[in-house]
Amino acid sequence: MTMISRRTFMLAATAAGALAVAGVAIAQVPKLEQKDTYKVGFAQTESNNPWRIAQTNSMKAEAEKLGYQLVYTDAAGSAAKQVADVNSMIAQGVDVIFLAPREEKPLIPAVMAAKKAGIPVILLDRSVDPSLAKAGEDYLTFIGSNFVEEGRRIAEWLVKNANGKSKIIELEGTTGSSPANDRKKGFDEAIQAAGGFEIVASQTGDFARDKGRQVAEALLQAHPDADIIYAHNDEMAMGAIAALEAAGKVPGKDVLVLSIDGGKEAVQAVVDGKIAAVVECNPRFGPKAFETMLRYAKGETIEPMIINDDKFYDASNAAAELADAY
Ligand code: GYE
Repeated sequence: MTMISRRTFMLAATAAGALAVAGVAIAQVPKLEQKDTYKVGFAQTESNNPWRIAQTNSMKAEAEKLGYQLVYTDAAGSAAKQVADVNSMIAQGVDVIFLAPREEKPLIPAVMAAKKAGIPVILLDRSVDPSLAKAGEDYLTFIGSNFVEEGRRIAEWLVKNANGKSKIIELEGTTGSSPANDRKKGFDEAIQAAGGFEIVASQTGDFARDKGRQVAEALLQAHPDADIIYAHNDEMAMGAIAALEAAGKVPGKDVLVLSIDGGKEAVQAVVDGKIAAVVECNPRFGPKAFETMLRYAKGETIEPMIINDDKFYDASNAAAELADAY
């Protein structure tokens, strides 16, 4: 640690105080005025799966219900475009930005640019690197699922229901995204703690169906004795099922497939016996997102994380729950 004299410290502290008096935000999220209506930005990361579409629909429906203007952008899977999208929202003078950051690090400049422009940011569903930006300082809060917990829940189900199967292929989500990092962490730690399993390969399928299918195909060739596939989302799980069937294997019998997201297609696959278990990742963000924004405008202190509830589906409840899956 650098040594600084007490005098230097006092001078720095006084300068910071003077800046604060002058109204320059130092380590604080910009305030949000109370108004009758708002112009709100929602920077979506991509729209290539039912989860994203359900989330977008939920945000649009809530904005419409409240009569707010929604500036919606779709980064089409590019972090660079998403940064540009946020910059364009800043230029359009939105009151608030809801941001679903594609990856943890590349979206930091967008968070900081909004802060500098005096616009509060609420992170939706994915987070940013906590060592580079902080809730309550650089952005208001993170609303979403506990991804470590999602990974842990699916691992715990597996430990109880593996029936002698033990060799795992893991299909990871988008490299550098918080759900991929945390779903891996929660699952791998619980599997290692249980003992008796081996993760024979772990590779990204970018949360996408066709990439998931291709990666599963290659990994099944390299590890023909694998008997469990854990996919970080439904899209890759459906891709893996296609790869298994193309290889002449029976999903649910020869290989257990585990997933996260819990969209209708995946819950139907549980009913059909092709997916063994799936943790829901709740995409219904609209009501909570706008309620949080309005609580902030009222002057309430907002907690740094607001965690969604996720259901769990396996053969015991999938048929009964199917109608309510998104
Ligand atoms: O699981 C996946 C989507 O960030 C929680 O991103 C979200 C994940 C979700 O594309 O399907």
